[in-house]
Order: sequence, then C-alpha cells, then structure tokens
Amino acid sequence: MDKLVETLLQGDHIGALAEARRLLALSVVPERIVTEGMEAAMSQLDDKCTVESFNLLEIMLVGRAVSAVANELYPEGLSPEQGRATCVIATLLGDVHDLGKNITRMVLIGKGYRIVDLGKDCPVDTLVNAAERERALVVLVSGLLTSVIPQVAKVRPALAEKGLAHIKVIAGGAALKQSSPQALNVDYVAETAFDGARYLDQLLETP
Ligand code: B12
Repeated sequence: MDKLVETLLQGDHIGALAEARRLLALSVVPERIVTEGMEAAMSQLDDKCTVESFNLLEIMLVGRAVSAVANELYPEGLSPEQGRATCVIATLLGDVHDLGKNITRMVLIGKGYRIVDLGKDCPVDTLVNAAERERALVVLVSGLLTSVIPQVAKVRPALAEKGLAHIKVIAGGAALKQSSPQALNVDYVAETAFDGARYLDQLLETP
C-alpha cells in the first residue's frame, strides 16, 4: 500500500494504476485501497496544502492519479451504498470556471465520497432536482464570479421547497469564500477543497 500512496503523491497516474491493479490481483479489497491508499495520500496532500502554500499543478496531478485509480476500482462509479455519502457538485448558471470544482471532486473521490458532477453553467433547478434524485447528503456549489452569488443564496430555499431542507449546502471558490455563510445563505463556506472535505467528514461523524 505504501507504494500506491507514493505513486499517487507523485502524481504518477500510470504507476498508481499499476500498483492498484497489483493490489487487486493480490485480492486486496477496493475498500482498503480507498481508505489505506487514496485517503492516506489525500490526507498527506492536505497536510502540505495550506491556503498560503498551494501548488495547483501538484494537486491536479495527484487528483488525476486518484481519479484513475477510482475509475479502475469502480468503473461504473460508486453506488450510493459503496460511497461514504453522495454529494452533488456544480458551478451555477453563467459561470464556466470549473478548475476548482474539478479539484474538489477529485479530493472528495479520494476520500471515498460518491460525487455527482453536474458540470458548469448549471441552473439551480437542475442542481436541486439532482440532489433529490441522488439522495444527496450535501450540495456543493463552486463560484468564481461574484455575479452568481444571488443564485447561490437561492439553493437552500429551493431545496426547502422540495422538502429537502435537511440537505446541507457548502460553497467554495474564489468569489464565494470571501463571503460569510449567512450572506450566501449556505451551511458552510470552504477555504479550500480540503477544508470542505473536513467539514463533510465532521457532518458524517456527528450523530
Ligand atoms: C482560469 C480563469 C478563467 C478561465 C476558466 C477556465 C476553467 N476551465 O475554469 C477562463 C479563461 C475561461 C475564464 C473566463 C472568465 N473569467 Co476568469 N479567471 C480565471 C482565474 C485566472 C483563475 C481561476 C481558477 O481556476 N483558479 C484556480 C482554482 C483551483 O481555484 P478556486 O476555484 O478558488 O478553487 C479552489 C478552492 O476555492 C476550492 N473550491 C472551489 N470551488 C469549490 C467548491 C466547494 C464546494 C469547495 C468545498 C471548495 C471549492 O477548491 C480549489 C482548491 O482548493 C481567475 C483569477 C484568480 N486569481 O482567481 C479569473 C477570474 C475568476 N475570472 C474572472 C472573470 C471576470 C472572467 C470572465 C468574465 C472574463 C471575461 N470578461 O470574459 C470570464 C467568465 C466566463 C464565465 N461566464 O464564467 C474574474 C472574476 C471576478 C469576479 N469576482 O466576479 C477573476 C477573479 C479574474 C479577475 N481578477 O478579474 N477565467
């Protein structure tokens, strides 16, 4: 497993894939590869990435390697039963920035969450319908344009209208992280993808 963690952290997706295949051939179950391999690598990357010191290229490469291993383990994607919880993620209508969203998706996949990615330029209605359909624990909104803030504030009321007020809303991305949860009408505003992942972990730990 150490070799898998090492190749993941090097962003060596070919090496990581080979290592994952070797472990599977040795009858190591996918759950162990997720928790002891992918999650361990993400946790080490998290320790290195503070808000002040953030190497975007490194995160993208590690994310690519993690995604490659996740696709190998679960070619059909995670089922709701396999994932730790389901999260629906998108950037909202009018915003085509998606690098931060994609990183967040990769970090959460690496931590064993099932991610339904609705992409960019997504209407609030589509997001809320997907949250209902997928029985999501949380809705994740990424925003890089200040102009999407009014839409972000509509997500919680739109969920409540469908009787989904229990679904938490987490916001992130350069334009949103300057605001408070109250101003955005969300449950949490994440500084980084890892910060959002920690909040999610805490949600699951809270009975
Ligand atoms: C790359 C970029 C683009 C690319 C986007 C490519 C892509 N596929 O994403 C292109 C060229 C397409 C682009 C277009 C535009 N852009 Co632009 N763009 C940027 C730039 C340079 C970097 C953004 C970025 O990707 N950062 C890196 C990512 C990784 O950071 P991040 O999103 O914050 O994500 C991290 C965290 O915040 C977190 N995170 C992100 N989302 C979420 C969500 C959750 C739930 C969680 C937990 C965490 C999380 O995870 C990441 C890792 O921790 C910024 C400038 C800047 N310094 O931010 C301008 C910037 C965002 N763009 C800007 C503008 C104005 C535009 C345009 C309107 C320009 C124009 N006149 O056409 C268009 C908008 C098009 C549209 N309709 O969306 C402005 C926005 C101003 C504002 N506040 O409204 C900025 C700030 C530039 C500026 N200084 O003016 N842009």
